[in-house]
Order: sequence, then structure tokens, then C-alpha cells
Amino acid sequence: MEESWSSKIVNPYVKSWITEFINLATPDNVYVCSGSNEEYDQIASKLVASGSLLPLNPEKKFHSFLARSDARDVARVEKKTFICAVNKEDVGPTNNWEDPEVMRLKLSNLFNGCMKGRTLYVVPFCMANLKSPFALIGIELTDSPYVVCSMKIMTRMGSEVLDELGETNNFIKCHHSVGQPLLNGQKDVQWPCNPEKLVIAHFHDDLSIWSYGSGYGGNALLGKKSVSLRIASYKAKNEGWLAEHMLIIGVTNPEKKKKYFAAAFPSACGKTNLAMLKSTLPGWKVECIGDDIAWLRFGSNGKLYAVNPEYGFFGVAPGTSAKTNPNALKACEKNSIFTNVALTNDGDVWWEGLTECPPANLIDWQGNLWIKEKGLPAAHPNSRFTVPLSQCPVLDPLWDSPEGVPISAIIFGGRRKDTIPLVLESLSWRHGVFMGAGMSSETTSAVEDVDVVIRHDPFAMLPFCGYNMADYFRHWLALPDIGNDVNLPKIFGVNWFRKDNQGKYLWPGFGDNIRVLEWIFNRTEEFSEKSAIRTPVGFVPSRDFFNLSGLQLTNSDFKALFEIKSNEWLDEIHSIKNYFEIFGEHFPPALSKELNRIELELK
Ligand code: GTP
Ligand code: SPV
Ligand code: MN
Repeated sequence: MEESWSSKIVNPYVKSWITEFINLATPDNVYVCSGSNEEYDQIASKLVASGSLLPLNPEKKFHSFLARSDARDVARVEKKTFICAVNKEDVGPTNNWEDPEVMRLKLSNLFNGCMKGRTLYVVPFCMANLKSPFALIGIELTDSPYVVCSMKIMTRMGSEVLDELGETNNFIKCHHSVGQPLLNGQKDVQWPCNPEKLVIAHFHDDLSIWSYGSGYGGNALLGKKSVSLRIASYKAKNEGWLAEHMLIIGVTNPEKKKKYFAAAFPSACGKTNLAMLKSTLPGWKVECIGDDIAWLRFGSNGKLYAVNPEYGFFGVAPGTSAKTNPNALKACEKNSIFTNVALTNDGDVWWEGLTECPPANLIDWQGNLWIKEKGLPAAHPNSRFTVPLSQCPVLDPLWDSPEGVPISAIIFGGRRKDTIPLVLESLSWRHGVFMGAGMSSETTSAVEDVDVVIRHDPFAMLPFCGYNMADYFRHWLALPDIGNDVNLPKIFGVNWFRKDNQGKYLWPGFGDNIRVLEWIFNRTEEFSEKSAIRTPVGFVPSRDFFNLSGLQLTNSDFKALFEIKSNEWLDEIHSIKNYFEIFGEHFPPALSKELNRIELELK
């Protein structure tokens, strides 16, 4: 067994790292992934044979599968996500901290023998184009074949990555186990996991990641949140760039002029939808580069350039329909893995919002006949599709560009029923950073869907910033000093979710969000003095410069969408002020100044 895996690994650092890990986790077999399509099919077939994957009807969803997770393993678990550094201060008040030595001891106990009865897969992957100056190589050691298949879709995975790595030790060490060893020939379950012992740890000292107990999403596909946000943001701070929870789009106007925007919204607040927007305005076009993560660096011309480090979409299924996001539906017609959606009796998938009426004889996400009257959803609210980026019908021609695309606007957004207008433009870079730092968003409790709680989520990075968030604010404030001949993007805020007194959304959203993009586009041009009105909290559109053609929006709705109410904003500022206090001495005074300015102007 040993010869076969070690003959595929020439890099001495990788070899000794794997050897050490084998001694700890004691898998029965070791397999080095080549990343080929044949290999994907072989692993998927094994998962089908064991009942972990269900092949869908190829006439409905070609070469695609349904996975049903354990009901206790359905989403990221923030409470069990840790950043480990010697000083608690380096991690800040928004992260769970653990001492590296304490955590290493805990992990060595957890991982001891954890792969008994299983195969250890060695998954070499690269975030961003292999030839890009942004590229970051990782190797994930995992005992989950579902993770292997997902990593093949979500990252550039396989032998070329090892070739590119050569003999260097410049790679992120990712360790992952579902935490359920199979002892004495014990039979496997459909979705092995160990939720009671779940832990996802990130280390500042060697940038390694250790994830135990979950097979789901960001907990287990370590290239995504763990490498590309938590570890990357920490590296970015030290190296003068940014790793952000942002989509990237190209926007073309009727004159065929094109600009690129990046937008940060918290989880389940509309990134995938905006990333694939189908314009309702003639002549305007949006093309997609990424829907979740952006890495941004200054080019030699002083502009910020962005790449999407990912290779696939891991998108929220519920709510995705021919009306809201036709491009996502097209993307997942083939070569897709669906997790925790419902199954139709002709071997297709279904989720809430896909069609108005659910089809008859649905099997719910847990594999039982769905009974509508019980009032439970057929698909889990966090059910997802995993599809290759290349299948997006509106993929931007520069999606794989090693240098990335120049960003003209950065957009922050959240889900807020009041206070925040449809769109705002920051008054300055510093005010823009304040807008990001002061972001908050509603989280609807997944099942009951009643309690609306607002949580502060700076830059939509609350669960993903790999170091002290206040130092992250400082990093953003310092960007004008990092870029030479600085040509920074303008910063905007958006809110698609403002409601009227009856609790109805004031804004149609989705394809009509192009109207907001149009205004932003035009505001990034030079000729823009008349198109906005200055308020203490930013510029809002002048009515004549905001395109409402073809929309049935009343005067009072327009007013309600854009209104800045001083009483609401004073409450908002008060809440932000209280929140900022958790950061103590790390907090940058520039943001306090900005806050005081707004407060004074509002009074
Ligand atoms: P993550 O993948 O978790 O990071 O989520 P995301 O930010 O990509 O969110 P996504 O685009 O998947 O949207 C989440 C939910 O918001 C879905 O139920 C959408 O239907 C809904 N949504 C997205 N855009 C709009 C909009 O413009 N208006 C309204 N009302 N709902 C929207
Ligand atoms: C998010 O929660 O922001 C996601 C899904 O994109 S996961 O990859 O599971 O983190
Ligand atoms: Mn996300």
C-alpha cells in the first residue's frame, strides 16, 4: 500500500507530512487523487453503490447526483470554528480563540485512529488559476469521498497542482475527517459525521487547518471558507492584499462600455443571485466571475484587481427559480451534486420556490415521503447545488484570467427591513470603510422563520475574518497607502430587502437590481454631480437619474425606498457605536471620527 501512494508523491515535504498523518489517523488505504474525470466517476460510482449518492434521471439532470446528509450536519457551525494563535488579541473578539498547544493536543486525540476502516484521500488543489500570481496551493487529506467529488467541482484539483508545487513546501496543510472510524468491519452509514465532537481549527503559526466531525459545505470543503477566506485574509493582511466574501461581476452598458464590481453580502443575502443577474433593462448585461469569494490585489497601475479563487458554485437551492435566477438553473442541468434537496418521482430535484406548486409524491431531503400538511420544507433551507463555474451561461470571458479584472465599485449589502435605503454611495474611502464595518443583517431562524434578529456582520466577514477584525478595519483604511498611484474603487451600500408598513418588499429585486447597478455604473464615471443628493450617511440617487422605466413604482414607494429617517439612523449609529466597543484599543480612531461626524450631522 505504502509504495503505491508514495510513488505518486515526489515532494519530500508532502511525503513526510502525509506519512506523519497516516501514523496518526491510521487509514486502511491511501489514495492520491489525479483529478481526472474517470477518477470522479469511479469515486461517485462507489458512493452510489454504498447508498451515499443517488444518481438522478439523466434526462432531467445529466450525470448528476443527490446526497442526503445526516440531519445534524446541514450547515457551517460557527460556534465550533476556531482561530488559534498564542495571543488571544491576535484573533480578536469576533472569533473563537484557542491556544495552539491546547488545540493541538485536543486534535491529536481526536484524529488518533480516526480513519480506521476508511481510505485516506490526498486531494491537491489550487485556489485561483494555477498560473496566477494570486494562486494558493493546498492539499486536503480527507476520509470523505463526497468531499473529494465536491472538491473536484469547487477547485482546480489534481496532479497538475503537485507538478506546479514542485519540491517546495509552499502549500496549505488541510486535515479533514468525518470523525467516524469503522472498527472491526463495521458497516458504514449513508453520511458519516460526528457532530458532538465537531471542531474546525485554523492556526496562525503554520497556516494549517484541521476539521473534524462534519462532511458538509464550508466545514469540509476546506478550499472555500477555511483557505480562501480565513487563512487567506490573515495572509492578505501581512502581504498587503484582500481576501473577501464577495461576488465579482462584469457590467456592460448599452454603449458597450464594461466595468467590474465586487459585492459583499452576508450568507444567504443574494450574492449568487446578483452574480448571475439577468437584466430587465434593454442593452444592459451582467456577466459572472464569481459568486462568493474575491481576492483583490493592486496592479502596477495602482488599480485593484480581483480574481475568484473558486472553480465552482456551492449555491443555496431554495428560492432559485426560472423567475429569480434562470442562469443558475441552467448551470445545474448537468454534472452537478445536489445536497439535501427533495427528489421527484421522475428522478429530478425540487426545492421550495422552484415552482409555485410542489410536484406530487415528493421525497423530502431526509428520504421520506413529503407530507405538505406537516408544514416542514421538502428541501432543507440550506440545501445546495454544487456545479462547475464553466457551466454558468453568463460566465465572463475573463473569469479565468490569471491577473483578474480591475474593480470600479465595491458594494456592501445586507438584509434590512428598514433604515437602509436601496442604494447609498459613500462620501469618501474612510466613510466607505465605515459602511463596511457598520454592516448588519437580519437572520431568519431557519425552520420557524419568524424571529427576526439583526446581527452585526462587518464586511460580511464575521465568520470568515482569520484575525482581529479591528486590525482588518485598519487594513482597509490603509489601502490608499498601499496602492501606488492609487485609483481605488468607489464604495456603495445596497439593500434589496426594505419593506413597507404591510411587511411587503418595496423593491422587486433580482433582474431589476440592474437599475441599481446602472446608477452605480454611472456614478463611477466622471460626469456625475447632478445624479445624487448628499445626506449625512452618503449620496442617494436623484429621482431623475434613477431608471424606473417600465416599473410600476409609486411616488411614495420611491420615497420609502430611498428615505433617510434621522430617528432610525440615530438608532443605527447608536447600535454601531455599542458594537464597536467590543474591539477596545485595536479599534481605529478614524472610524470613531467618521461615526461622530455622522451623528453630529444627523442631529
Ligand atoms: P451564500 O451562498 O450562503 O453565501 O448566499 P448568497 O449570498 O449567495 O445568497 P443567494 O443569492 O443564494 O440568496 C439567498 C436568498 O436571498 C435566496 O432565497 C434568494 O431568493 C434571496 N434573494 C436574492 N436576491 C434577492 C432580491 O433581490 N430580492 C429578494 N427579495 N430576495 C432575494
Ligand atoms: C456561506 O455560508 O457563506 C456559504 C456556504 O457560502 S458554506 O460554503 O457552507 O460556507
Ligand atoms: Mn457565502
